[in-house]
Amino acid sequence: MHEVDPTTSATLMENLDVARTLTTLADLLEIQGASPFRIRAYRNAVATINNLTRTLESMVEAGEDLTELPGVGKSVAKHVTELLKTGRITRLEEVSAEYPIALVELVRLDGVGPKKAKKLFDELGVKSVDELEAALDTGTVQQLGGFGAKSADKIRNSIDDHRKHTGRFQVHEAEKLIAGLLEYVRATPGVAEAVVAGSLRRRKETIGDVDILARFEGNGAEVVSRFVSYSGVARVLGAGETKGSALLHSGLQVDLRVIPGRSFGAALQYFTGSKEHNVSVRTRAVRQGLRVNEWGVFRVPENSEADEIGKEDGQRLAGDTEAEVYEALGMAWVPPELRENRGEVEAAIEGTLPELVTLDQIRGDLQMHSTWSDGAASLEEMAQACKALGYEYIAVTDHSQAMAMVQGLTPERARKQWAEIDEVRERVDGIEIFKSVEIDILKDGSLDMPDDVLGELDVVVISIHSFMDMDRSTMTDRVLKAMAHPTVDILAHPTGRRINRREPFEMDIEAVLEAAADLGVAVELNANPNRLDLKDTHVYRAKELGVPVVISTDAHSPRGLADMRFGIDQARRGWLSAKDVLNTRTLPEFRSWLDRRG
Ligand code: DGT
Ligand code: CA
Ligand code: CA
Ligand code: ZN
Repeated sequence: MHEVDPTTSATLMENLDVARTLTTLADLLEIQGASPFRIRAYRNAVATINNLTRTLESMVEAGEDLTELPGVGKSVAKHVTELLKTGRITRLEEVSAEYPIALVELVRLDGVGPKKAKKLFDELGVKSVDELEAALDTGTVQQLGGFGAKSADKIRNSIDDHRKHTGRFQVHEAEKLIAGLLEYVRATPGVAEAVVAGSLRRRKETIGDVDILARFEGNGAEVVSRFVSYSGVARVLGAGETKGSALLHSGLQVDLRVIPGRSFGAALQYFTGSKEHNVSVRTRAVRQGLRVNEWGVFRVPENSEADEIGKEDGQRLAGDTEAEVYEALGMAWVPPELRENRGEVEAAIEGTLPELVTLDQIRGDLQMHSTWSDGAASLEEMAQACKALGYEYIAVTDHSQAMAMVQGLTPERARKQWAEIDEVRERVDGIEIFKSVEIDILKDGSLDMPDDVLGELDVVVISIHSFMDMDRSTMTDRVLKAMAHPTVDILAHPTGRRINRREPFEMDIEAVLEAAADLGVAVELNANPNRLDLKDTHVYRAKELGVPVVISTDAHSPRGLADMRFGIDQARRGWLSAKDVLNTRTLPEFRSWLDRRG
């Protein structure tokens, strides 16, 4: 939580800020023991807000009735309006007077939950993750009813995970949180261009802070001071002539740098990073008697110290565009997604950088859910939405019966669904709908569907949703056994991770990828920005081993289909070209892959 500067009158809240605040309120109410019905109402509203294409702020300003939004009732609408107008919710202040806000961090720890958080607070006064850790150390937690040694170990592990994640924002969150600010900077008089650099430009899965570069001639102080007075800024961390730094309400830090046009390319190259990439580029420059910094590429004069070369130096070879910077060093321009010092500098020198896959090359989506399991839209609506995206084919992959809480398909229901698919195929032309199921890999590695059903499916997608804390060799054997079933086509979200929420399960991913190569099984890169599973280095390894990668959204509504672009980012970070991605193939090519085993 960051304090809002009381001198700013109007305060801008992004939808994500509102959603987070409501989630906090729901979490605290749940600790307090409010009715599940109430809490559900808040969570439904959060889901709606996360999917809005407009800002709540503009809706309230226009005097629109928020209760017309699905899942938003009267009291939630009242809270949202209060929050947008005043920056606070009275109800939240009331509840947090009883149960401190820091408790929400406890609730989100795996192995704690609302009931245990309440108990820890009521009986031990524990109200933060740090205090919980201290109480675990002294052993007082272990003596509370309902918390044995085993549960203490579990909590300790999730505290470790929590520590790894705090402070980094997911890429889609960062994008949303700075959209308004970026427009605002672009509208500054005299600013010719404003672009994102840093990890966000490299499309890393999580972002520490956002770096923005503004092209501007003259004294940058006015650009910086306008930047820090943006209404979404909660706290100013610094404001000078060329750089400003601020925290938004969400806690996201944004750094702005004001750059003159002649060195804009050099600055973009420098501030895009990564640091490791830049070090490697600079080392190459030095070997060529050159120096590269945020002002340009310079020839180092004979008998001079390289350190003396700066922005005023006359022997400047490049700097206005990024491509020119690389060119001056004898390198091809390197796509930002590759700038992690994993061989891209050498490849750029040799001219062997891959031609990275692009969104418009995708011809199908091979994981999505409909109302047959936990999706929000009918099979036909999903098919229509995919057709509108220009896809040639899709697989509808509702869950199998082990996922009983989301109405996973029994063999009987699967057959009924196929009948509906046949009807939808009649009605929706121009797109092939493959019969599929996201089949659970059971505890022992067997598949959650009888062989006759597996044999009749067009596309067999398998994945794990239970017993995720097995030891490494048991888990690896389980997955290898499942993949060896002769009908399997795609191993979905292979490591089970959820970014900032759940670590990948223990598994020998190298063995799994090697088996995929041997067995002719494709691996999924799940495009949902909460998963991005596989991660970039695994994707790279899959390519090396010749394992086809499928980029699927795992959409649970038509809107979720738009997550494909995050999967593309991740695929590019893993050096994939179109040929490495199975769902860039045409329908006939994809069909012949499905027939690969004869
Ligand atoms: P983040 O913010 O942790 O997600 O990661 P980045 O890569 O955005 O890192 P950040 O914001 O600290 O700096 C942005 C870029 O600026 C970074 O990727 C490379 C460049 N940079 C910053 N500080 C240094 C430095 O001390 N040396 C070098 N070579 N580059 C730097
Ligand atoms: Ca950054
Ligand atoms: Ca930064
Ligand atoms: Zn799944």
